[in-house]
Amino acid sequence: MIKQTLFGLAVAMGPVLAAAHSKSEETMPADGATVTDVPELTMRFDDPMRIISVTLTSPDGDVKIERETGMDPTTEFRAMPLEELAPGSYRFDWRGMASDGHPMQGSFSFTVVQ
Ligand SMILES: [Cu+2]
Repeated sequence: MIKQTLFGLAVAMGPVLAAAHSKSEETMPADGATVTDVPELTMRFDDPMRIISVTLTSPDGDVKIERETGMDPTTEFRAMPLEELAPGSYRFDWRGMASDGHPMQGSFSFTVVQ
């Protein structure tokens, strides 16, 4: 799910300009997926995105993750959970800056089973 700024929305709906935002096209795990193992969390974007912050939340609270991708804009962001994820539901939230300078944010959720 991508939330746009009001300004971005207005631009995207304008008659001349196509939407210039990067979009998260694909995540791993996929949004809504049920998985047994999460070695890595990845997001692909159609245009380089500077990822400013990420959080992984379980019903018990925040889960420690380590980003493998630096602060440079990237079309493929990667992070790693620092411990094996217990069964349960998780939500990954991110905030970033699109290449057109608009602040962006999004999230995806998945469930870990044994
Ligand atoms: Cu934009």
